[in-house]
Amino acid sequence: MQLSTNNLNQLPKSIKVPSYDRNQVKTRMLHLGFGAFHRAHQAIFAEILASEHQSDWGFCEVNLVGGEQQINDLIAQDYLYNVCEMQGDNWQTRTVGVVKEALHPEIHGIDAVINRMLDPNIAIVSMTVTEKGYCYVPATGSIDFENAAIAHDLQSPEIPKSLPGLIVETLKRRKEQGIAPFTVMSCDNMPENGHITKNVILAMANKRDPELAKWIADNVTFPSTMVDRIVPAMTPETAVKIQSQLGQIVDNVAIACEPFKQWVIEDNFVAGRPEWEKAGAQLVSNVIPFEEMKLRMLNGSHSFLAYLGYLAGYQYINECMQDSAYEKAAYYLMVNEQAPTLSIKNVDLPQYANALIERFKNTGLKHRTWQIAMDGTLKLSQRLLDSIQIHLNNGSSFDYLALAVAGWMRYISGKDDNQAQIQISDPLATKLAELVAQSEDDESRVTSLLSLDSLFCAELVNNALFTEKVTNFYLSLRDNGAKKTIETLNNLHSL
Ligand code: NAI
Ligand code: CS2
Repeated sequence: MQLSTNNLNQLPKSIKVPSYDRNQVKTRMLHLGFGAFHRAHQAIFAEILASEHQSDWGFCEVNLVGGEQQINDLIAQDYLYNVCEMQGDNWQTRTVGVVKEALHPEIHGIDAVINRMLDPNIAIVSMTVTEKGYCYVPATGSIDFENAAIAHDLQSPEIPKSLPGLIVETLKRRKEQGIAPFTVMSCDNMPENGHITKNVILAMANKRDPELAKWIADNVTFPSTMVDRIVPAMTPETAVKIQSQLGQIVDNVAIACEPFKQWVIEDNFVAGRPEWEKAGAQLVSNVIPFEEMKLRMLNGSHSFLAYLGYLAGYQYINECMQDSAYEKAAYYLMVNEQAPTLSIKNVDLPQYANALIERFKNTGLKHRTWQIAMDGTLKLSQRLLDSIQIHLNNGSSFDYLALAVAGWMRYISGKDDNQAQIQISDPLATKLAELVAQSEDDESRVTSLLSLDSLFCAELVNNALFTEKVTNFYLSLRDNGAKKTIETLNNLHSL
């Protein structure tokens, strides 16, 4: 029996179901990107506020690219779904009731999405659309006008396909119709995610009409946020475990995550906001130190483990953590090479690193190294390269960071340490395959991949120490494999 309002009371009693009147909750936020993460993060903060603080802030959920089935399932389930927090074998499940509506351009038409965004009651448009959704160039932070969706939206602005195109078109219509604007809030893992969002939207608007760009700059805010909760993509194994929690009720939208969650938000909203602080979020004037900390310590070590772990045959992050060499390397990377680059004050960074290691060890999470390894051309800058640049400027050591970059290059080269083919998932996969094909499996591979100027800036590529280190690690990975290379490096470094 598929989950719905009518059978909510048939869920096992251990599951926390909405205790408030769902009719009191209004669509005041529209979220773009109803993927795994949003379901277990922003939606849970809203759920806590509705159930414990009489909040009426609810969501209209939209998937712009893919995810039609999730939107259909959500509608079929009266917008209800379950989130299972898992720590090892311990599970805590709650049903989310704050979603009020759901739309998809492929199902309802893009006009239906735009019209919903014109409602004056929509005060916040938030998003988790992966780094790809912003159509930007990591090395510069600027919009990529060569992106096919952006080119389409400049030709046909009234039927947008890209996130920047959709937001610009909607804001244009709100301006023309005298409707006050909404706040645009990115919840993606990018450095200064609010600034990147603002940059791409203003660049798009400026191409269309400089007056509109000025109006947006004067009237819309783009708060940056630091978001954290590990929410792996669903696996068949996790789906079976979730089903065992739900008894006879079937939930096609359910998701599993870790118990930990964190949200730091720049307090800059033009049309009001939920009282997220009552649900444990931190509202601050400057998010950058928090973002840097999380992106470099957590995501940086995640990418290290993803590339080096995948090469060695580890399918999941918690498998990497069972290998003491990988655990030591991840900790060393965090404490000795990422922490010194950070500007955050009053945080015990070794303690933060230890907490991250424990989170990575969670055996309840089936977090694929392959999932984290994807889209490397949009992840490496904020996770690894920015820190490397700081070390080069300071003359400090960055061996593990360089090994992670070499690990990405080895991974992109397409064969793991057992010579099994790797399926590369990256928006620049074709370009990467060309660069690999044009080079030999030696120093020239590194040189070839470093020519990717949307990722590697000239300052890095021209730095002999950087290129030498990455090249040496690349050759070691080729000759000795990932595990041996990590063990050798660990022997040179004591904690
Ligand atoms: P997912 O794969 O489950 O969902 C991706 C979402 O992005 C889908 O809703 C899809 O419609 C949308 N999307 C993909 N490409 C797009 C494009 N070009 N334009 C517009 N929308 C697009 O991924 P998940 O787990 O929800 O993660 C999404 C993002 O959330 C991550 O990339 C990251 O930035 C952020 N995040 C994820 C965490 C996690 O543990 N899953 C934790 C912290 C942040
Ligand atoms: C991961 C992140 O997929 C990835 O690249 O590093 O999604 C990570 O799980 C989250 O940022 C944790 O908050």
